[in-house]
Amino acid sequence: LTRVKGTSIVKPIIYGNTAKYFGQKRHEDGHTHKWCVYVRPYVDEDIGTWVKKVHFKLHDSYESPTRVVQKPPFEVSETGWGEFELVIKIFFQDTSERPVTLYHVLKLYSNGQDSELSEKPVLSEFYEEIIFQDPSTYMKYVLNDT
Ligand code: SLL
Repeated sequence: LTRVKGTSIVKPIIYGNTAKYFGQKRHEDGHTHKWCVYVRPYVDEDIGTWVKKVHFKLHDSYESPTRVVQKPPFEVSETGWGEFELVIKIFFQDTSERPVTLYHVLKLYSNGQDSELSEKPVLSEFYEEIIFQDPSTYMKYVLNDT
């Protein structure tokens, strides 16, 4: 595979979660929140041109805890009652690129002056830069870096 030596391409992304309290505990399963965890591009672009798939590893209390998302939007929407650490693994269109692993603590409860069970949506997101060092000509092309 031909690599473009001395080149590095930086792709900024955002990852994290939103959450919303139901307003009460659900009787059937004790769930209290709806949440969504995601990886998205920092700038408006089609991230699917360079990201092949994303694995979201949820807490083992979930059915099929490894959720595989094959196309954008790279996100998982679920309901639950507890906070836990997710493992997010990003795979690239050039499968010879090493996947990138991120860790995110799912946040359901707000802090500060608000009540822990506020009706206000909770947002917990982070900025990250994925750096492609000496990418293949294919990866350079799909990264839209000419
Ligand atoms: C805690 N360590 O004890 C954490 C675990 C687990 C979250 C949180 C429900 C899953 C389901 C759910 O919210 N699990 O019913 O499918 O707080």
